[in-house]
Amino acid sequence: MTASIVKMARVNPMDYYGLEDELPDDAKTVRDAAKEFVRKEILPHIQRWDKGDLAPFNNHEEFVRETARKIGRQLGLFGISLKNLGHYLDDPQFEPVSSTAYGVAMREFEYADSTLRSLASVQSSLSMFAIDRYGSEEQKKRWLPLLHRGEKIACFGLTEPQGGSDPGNMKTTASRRGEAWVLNGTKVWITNGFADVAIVWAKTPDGIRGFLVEKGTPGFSHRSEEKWTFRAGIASSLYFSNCEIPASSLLPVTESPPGKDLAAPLSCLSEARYSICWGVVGAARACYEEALKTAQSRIMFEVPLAQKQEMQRKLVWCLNEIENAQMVALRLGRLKDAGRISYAHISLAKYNNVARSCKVARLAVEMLPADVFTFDAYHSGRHFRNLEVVKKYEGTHEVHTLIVGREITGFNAF
Ligand code: TGC
Repeated sequence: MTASIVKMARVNPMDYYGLEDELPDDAKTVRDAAKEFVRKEILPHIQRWDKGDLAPFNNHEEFVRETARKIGRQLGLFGISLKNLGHYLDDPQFEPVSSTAYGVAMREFEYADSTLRSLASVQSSLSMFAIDRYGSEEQKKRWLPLLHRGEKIACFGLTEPQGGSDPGNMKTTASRRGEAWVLNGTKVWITNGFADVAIVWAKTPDGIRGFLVEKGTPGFSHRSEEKWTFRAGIASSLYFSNCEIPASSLLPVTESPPGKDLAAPLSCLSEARYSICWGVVGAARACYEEALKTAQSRIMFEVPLAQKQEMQRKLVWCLNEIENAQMVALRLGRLKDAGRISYAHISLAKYNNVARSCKVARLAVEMLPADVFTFDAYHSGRHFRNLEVVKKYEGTHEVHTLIVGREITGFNAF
């Protein structure tokens, strides 16, 4: 016997298939806390910050550091899904959350701005993950608690000026000088290059290895880039010129032989790409919600815009894209929590979710009035700008196409 189709009061336009009910309990708790944080601490200010007015902070670094401290204090979110974090926090009460819960937090962060999600995912998914997986006990004890609490900031240096898509063509080197290592090279497009510790990938005589380089080390400098997108965040170039670091800076754990050792930095990228798959759903939701509410209240030709067929076509299209991306994120979370996720799954999800979110943001910009092009009136224009970066970074749309293409055909087209 089949169950009958119920007539509901009205389907929720922000959660059409009721997918929020599918979240595990820890994800609901984390979601609510992240939502509240964003509502109080970020949304009232984000348009101003994006415009470049960072008051009461004197500069971008101060602003990012204070935001990270708040995230640490109020949410304890950094690295929260790392299984062994409690051991390094010396906190028997600490319970790691599921990857789904972490993903949902990234969605709520990116609902506000991609730079907020980027701050969290570079700190947690790239940097803390790298230290947790490839670091020594000493490195973990020293850095994981500080990074978890947002008292210190980390960044992750892989990309180089000759091209981000082919990290195997790395020019940065680390060579031995007695017991020490000496770094030479340049990294670009690094979120929060002012960080207290940079995880830097370099070619050694034994293959590609990661190093922890502390702020202030002689021979290490950074410079921030001016940009017209991701404006509430910092992207930097890192320069290493005969930068001598102690032997203890090396991340000692290796899982692959030389020649196969790109797998270590790529495994960190997989974690960050996972955050993106969730995050962009938040940005798309923000755009759709704004376009929907505006269309319902804005009168054009004597009726609400939402009464026009063309508007409904676009709104339904956005809704469909978002629900689709949300289902993919949910499935991805379940695969990750079950320990059955492959980087190829993440690639298809990034390919899908980012492209759909970009299209939703573009449609929202079309549906909103012309002052969507100002900094102050709407949020969708900012998301539209930000999402183009998300499409390009952490593996371009084209790179993810070819990763999936290789997976299904067995042929490498890079
Ligand atoms: P390939 O032969 O495919 O792989 C070499 C080994 O690595 C394994 N592997 C991965 N493992 C975990 N996660 C992944 N995502 C992995 N991808 C590959 C692979 O299985 C293999 O191991 P084994 O044992 O099977 O041999 O290597 P390839 O040189 O052919 O590279 C392929 C390609 C193009 C997919 C890879 O290079 C790639 O993903 N390129 C894009 C790189 C990228 O996303 N760059 C952006 C970095 S963002 C940044 O640096 C700034 S940090 C972010 C910020 O600050 O905001």
